[in-house]
Amino acid sequence: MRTCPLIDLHPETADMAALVTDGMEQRPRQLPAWLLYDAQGSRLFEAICAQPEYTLTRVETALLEQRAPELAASLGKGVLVEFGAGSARKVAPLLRALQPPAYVPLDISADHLAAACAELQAEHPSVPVLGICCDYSRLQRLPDHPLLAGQRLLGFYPGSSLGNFTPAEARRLLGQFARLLGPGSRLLIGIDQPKPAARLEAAYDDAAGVSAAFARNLLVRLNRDLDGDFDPSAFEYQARWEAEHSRIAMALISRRRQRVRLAGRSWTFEPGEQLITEYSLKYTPEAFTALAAAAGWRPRCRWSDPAGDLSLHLLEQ
Ligand code: AVJ
Repeated sequence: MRTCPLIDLHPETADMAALVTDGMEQRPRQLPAWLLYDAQGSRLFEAICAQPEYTLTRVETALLEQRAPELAASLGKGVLVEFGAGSARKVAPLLRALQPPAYVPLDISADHLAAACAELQAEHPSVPVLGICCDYSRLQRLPDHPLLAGQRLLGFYPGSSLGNFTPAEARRLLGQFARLLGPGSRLLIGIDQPKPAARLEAAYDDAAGVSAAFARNLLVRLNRDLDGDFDPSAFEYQARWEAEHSRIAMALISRRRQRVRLAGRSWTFEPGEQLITEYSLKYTPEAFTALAAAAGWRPRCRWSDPAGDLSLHLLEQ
């Protein structure tokens, strides 16, 4: 398979250590969600997307396929930049309908991104693909590259990944996207809506245990990359709907009192003490539109699946 250019801006280990130390000192303890996506984490996340309880990916993919011509018409011409592209499986109908001058997937997982780029480039030979490995939540501007020079930019942020951020962080991130994409840009974003607690808790704690394995893999990755000694089996996985925050909180709960070494330091977990692995916030279309407006994005069009599970928003600035 043909290889594609890939720009590597992955955070340094020292950077990661500082972020993890910060997170371990918060109460409750909480780590940045992008740490979940090492090579194994990215594979596990794809397995989550195929679980019967986790319908988000299938519903959104169907909506994108069905609406691709309208979406392309509303986006107009420009280089398509995807934030957190993962395996980049959702973009295919857009690439066919839009035929952009280039497609630029951003993702934290370098090997996963390289494989996705190669596959996509083979399937869409007429669209040059340029991968950028980075923590997109801290990317202030795109690197200089001939494929990007003088181009209008279109953002694509599917999967309700914005849900990993608190409302304040989400607003800041949307503002950062606005600056990064620049005047005249548009942003197509997929947002999961609130649903009954039982359905959401099952989606984030599937019967096959893939969601639990995904969360525990965070400890395995920290052990490897930051010289830790977590015992993943000493933590229980939990996903609970917190209606007052309109979010699922995913956490690893310490089964007993234990000391853990990590990044050259040592931490105590009390019995029942939690480490939040990620939040997944859910927004009604109205609540999301208000959040986007606060970050400088005007609504242009909006689509929903027939059951009203999620919404796709096309924003402009
Ligand atoms: C990638 C953040 C959109 O919140 O639905 C799914 C992550 N974690 N199951 C989500 C996730 C466990 C997912 N996002």
